[in-house]
Amino acid sequence: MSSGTLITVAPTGAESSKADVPALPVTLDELVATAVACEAEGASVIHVHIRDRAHEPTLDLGLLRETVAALRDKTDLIVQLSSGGSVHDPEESRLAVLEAGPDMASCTMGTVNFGEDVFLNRWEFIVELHTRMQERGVVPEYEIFDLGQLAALERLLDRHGLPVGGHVHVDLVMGVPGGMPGTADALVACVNALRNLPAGTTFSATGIGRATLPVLLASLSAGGHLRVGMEDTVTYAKGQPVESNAQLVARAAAFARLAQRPPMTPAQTRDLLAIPAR
Ligand code: KMH
Ligand code: ZN
Repeated sequence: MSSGTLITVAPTGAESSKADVPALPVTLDELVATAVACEAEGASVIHVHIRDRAHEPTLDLGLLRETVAALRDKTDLIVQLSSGGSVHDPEESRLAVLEAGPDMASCTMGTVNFGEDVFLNRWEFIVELHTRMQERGVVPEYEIFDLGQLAALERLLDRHGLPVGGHVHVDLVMGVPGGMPGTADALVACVNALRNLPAGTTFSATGIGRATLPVLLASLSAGGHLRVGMEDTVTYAKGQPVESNAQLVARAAAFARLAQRPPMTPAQTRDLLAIPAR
């Protein structure tokens, strides 16, 4: 079991609107301020979705490059760009995210129903994304929405090789309507399946909405790492909206300390995930 806890913050996502959730960081200034505050509370990775001037999700490459530069200027956080985008983004734009030069990018291991929508991830698309990441030196975080996607990852690594750096890290995204539930049982099923992946494979987990706390506690107790943020939940407790992403990171860090696995620094996380120093 790792002696520290990697905490990823996913501050924005592509699903909530600024009108509904005023605390959501949607401008570059808001995102950078959020990143600084979350790093101070114990985050070491930031999972980034950006918005355009109308606060709508965008994969505009110029804006992504500006965002990567601004986050690197103001923080030591590991910058992970979302290649998932929104359910409406075309594959070419999702692949082009890598050209913004992030440290990491997400790579979802299969198609999943996503509420009323479908989050499409064809096998050929996954292979292309994985291969381009190998070529460009971008470290993947494999996003797992359902148990079978871990078998898909095993197949991907067998056929197309390890990611750059040789370390495999997955993030269990639990409680999406259409994906696996956000329960301790489901998490344990995933942890058992991780045994089929290369030795040393690490995992983090995040629970959507009311699955946040059960998944956080289950992941810590199973030796996993944590992802939190307003991409995944906008409710802190029943009837209490999240005030800020830093509030969620602070809570996760407090649980990690209680578990005697304190938050890892960005440098420690770079080491763990075999991400080259900047
Ligand atoms: N917004 C979801 C459709 C990722 O960032 O890679 C996809 C998602 C996963 O959030
Ligand atoms: Zn995302």
